[in-house]
Amino acid sequence: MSVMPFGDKSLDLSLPHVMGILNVTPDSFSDGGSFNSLDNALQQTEKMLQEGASLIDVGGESTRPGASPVSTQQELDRVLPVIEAIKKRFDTIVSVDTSTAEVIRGAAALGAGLINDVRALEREGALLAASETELPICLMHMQGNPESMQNSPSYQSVVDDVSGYLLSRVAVCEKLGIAKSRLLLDVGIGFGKSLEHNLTLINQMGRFKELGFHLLTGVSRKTMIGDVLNLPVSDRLFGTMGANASAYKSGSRLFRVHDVKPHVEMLALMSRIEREI
Ligand code: 9MG
Repeated sequence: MSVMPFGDKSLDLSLPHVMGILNVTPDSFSDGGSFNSLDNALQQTEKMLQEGASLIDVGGESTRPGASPVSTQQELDRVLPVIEAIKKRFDTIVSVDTSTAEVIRGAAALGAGLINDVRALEREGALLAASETELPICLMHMQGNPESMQNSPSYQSVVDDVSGYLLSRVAVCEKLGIAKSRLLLDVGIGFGKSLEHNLTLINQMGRFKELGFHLLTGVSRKTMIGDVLNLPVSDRLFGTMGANASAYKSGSRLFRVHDVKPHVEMLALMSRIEREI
């Protein structure tokens, strides 16, 4: 057993868990972000929980390649009402996908159970804000920033460079009193990486497991799946599942996905088979 607390709840990370993606950016709502978006978010949350998600990852700033930053106030306005409503209505873990100190503090006060930061707490004030909460933190690697990260990513050795970076962020966290046991690591598939970099990172995921942290993987519907299969976003489920199955075999236990049910079923089988041998 490897139980990790996530706010008022906990998860056994010897088993796989699915994190359902809930983007609360205007372009993620069919109504363009109007009055109906809170209802829409709650409906999506209910569906993902019924399908077996263990956590819901709520994000108000798009981190897709080419995305521009949003203001702190915009992010607060998008994310906090959704977190509050989910925590009132459902007995689940809410992860807050943010790099912004004010959002970290606000989300923690509303009962969020995980800080998921694609900038590994590098944005001003984020480290201090995260350290003041008791929450676990997912530190993700990104080269550059979403606006330009896919222009010409380059590494000496992608595995060594990404693991070196993540360990340097762990060291910074520890200096501020954040215990290692609160940290999860994520190689950051698609964040300043070519197709070859992404494939190598998934192929070598075991090297990251050897660092001694729980791993989170986010590959759902990403460009690398489309590049390998030559398929549009709408047809990337099977490819996503292949990549996540590979990450599971190498030790990842948290999977950030759009399609919850197929992943819950696939991972239940993989985990059961692993425990029988
Ligand atoms: C917010 N977000 C988008 N992609 C992600 C990924 O791959 N990992 C994590 N931790 N967060 C992500």
